[in-house]
Amino acid sequence: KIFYSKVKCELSTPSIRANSRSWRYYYVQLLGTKIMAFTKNPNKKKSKNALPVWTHSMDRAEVTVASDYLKERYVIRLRIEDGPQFLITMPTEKDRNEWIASIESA
Ligand code: I3P
Repeated sequence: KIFYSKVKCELSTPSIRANSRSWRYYYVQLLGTKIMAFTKNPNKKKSKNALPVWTHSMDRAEVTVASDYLKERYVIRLRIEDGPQFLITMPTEKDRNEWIASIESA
């Protein structure tokens, strides 16, 4: 499943605050045990060979509802093992819960 979502990088590594903490739109895709962010829809013919802006492994990643973040609805917080920490907005509560479940089982 691909979502065109707002993504905010909170930490660039587990202990370093990200330099650029603004929200950006990406096509975010879960594929197997990887999560990838694209600037163009990888499902479209024209951009299917585009490289992701980033790819991270979901192995040992932690995902939670970002209930402390009140400026957006349906936000998940994703902590990559030894990597960055993101907030990602989801279109609905159902999508948010589905993503949490898929990330946990990835
Ligand atoms: C960030 C931008 C984000 C804001 C973030 C700012 O500035 O305004 O929207 O997060 O605040 O640092 P810049 O665009 O210059 O990177 P919120 O929308 O969540 O407030 P933060 O550093 O307190 O997270």
